[in-house]
Amino acid sequence: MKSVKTVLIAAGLAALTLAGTASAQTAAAPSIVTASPAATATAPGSGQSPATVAAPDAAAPAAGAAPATQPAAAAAKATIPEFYGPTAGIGQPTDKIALQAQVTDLGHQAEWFHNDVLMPIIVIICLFVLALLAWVTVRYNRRANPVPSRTSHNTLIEIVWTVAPVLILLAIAVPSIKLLAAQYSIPKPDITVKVIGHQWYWSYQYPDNGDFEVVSNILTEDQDKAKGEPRQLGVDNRMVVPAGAVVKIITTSDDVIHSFAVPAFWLKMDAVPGRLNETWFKVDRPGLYYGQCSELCGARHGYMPIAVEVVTKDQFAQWVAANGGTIGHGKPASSDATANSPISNPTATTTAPTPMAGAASTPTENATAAAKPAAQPATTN
Ligand SMILES: [Cu+2]
Repeated sequence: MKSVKTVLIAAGLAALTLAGTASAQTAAAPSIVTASPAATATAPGSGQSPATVAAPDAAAPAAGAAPATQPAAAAAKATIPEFYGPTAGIGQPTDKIALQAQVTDLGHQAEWFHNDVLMPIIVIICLFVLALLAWVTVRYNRRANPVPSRTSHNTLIEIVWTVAPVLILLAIAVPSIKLLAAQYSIPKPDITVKVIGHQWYWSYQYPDNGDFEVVSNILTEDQDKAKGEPRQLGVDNRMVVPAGAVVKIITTSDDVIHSFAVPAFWLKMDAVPGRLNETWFKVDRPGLYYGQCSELCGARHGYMPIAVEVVTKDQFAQWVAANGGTIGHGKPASSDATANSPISNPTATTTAPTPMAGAASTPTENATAAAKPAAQPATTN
């Protein structure tokens, strides 16, 4: 009885190790993207700056227009909408020892691979080896078998124990490599979000939507409670993306290596200073999904959660407008923004974005980015 328990524990441990390896693969081989001209000198912000900063650098392919004054930043901040709250058992840790419920196609594929391929193989191998050991210790100990066999070779057995593991490894390798390849084959993206890790918070830039930036800080425990968010996972400003859209994620960092990870999306990508890594996801179900920085990045590594809100197209447009951004090919999302867009107001002078109350420091990239500069280093470090 005890040995059965041992096997189960051993099988569990082996599975965990394998699962760890599988998810580590996600982060293992980051692809490098050439530095984009929109490369950013990221916010020098203090870790606690709670503001959402909209960068109105917008649709400025034309005329080298200077960035317009930010449309009433403080007012926008007050009305930035949140559409979904957390759903128990979805997009957040549960008390089960299992993968989080997956909400992407890749996640389902990985879940199947883990639960229906790797786990059974691991359990069968463990039980088989245990049975062999038990048989040997019982049947061939000194008392039961005083005169040992002198056999030293058996061709059939040797072939079997070489070929069988090879076949097992091949059976694992095929779906594994398929999954890995799918993670790195980014379909044509509907929207790109640039994710920047900072000690110790995240910021999200929306280059397709007027290049505004959202700065995302952890909530306090009391705020989490008040909003019904899971402990230490709630943030003040979420990353918001439309449902059913292929979201291309570009990660980089402002200081040290972080890792952007959302378990329910089967997503993990290192955010490395001076590099741009890319990955993607597509989620059809609107809702709120949590993740955490997954690369030890310093004292407050455990306090830079990720909250991704997947919303409908209309809600997304609403959210973008509230952030002073634009939808579509540089077209302003709201009439409000029209008045201030660089196109309709070509004489706008260079004005630093208005810092909002509480935001001691704001990103400074707007002033330089609009000048369509020669290649800029990807990050400042
Ligand atoms: Cu980090």
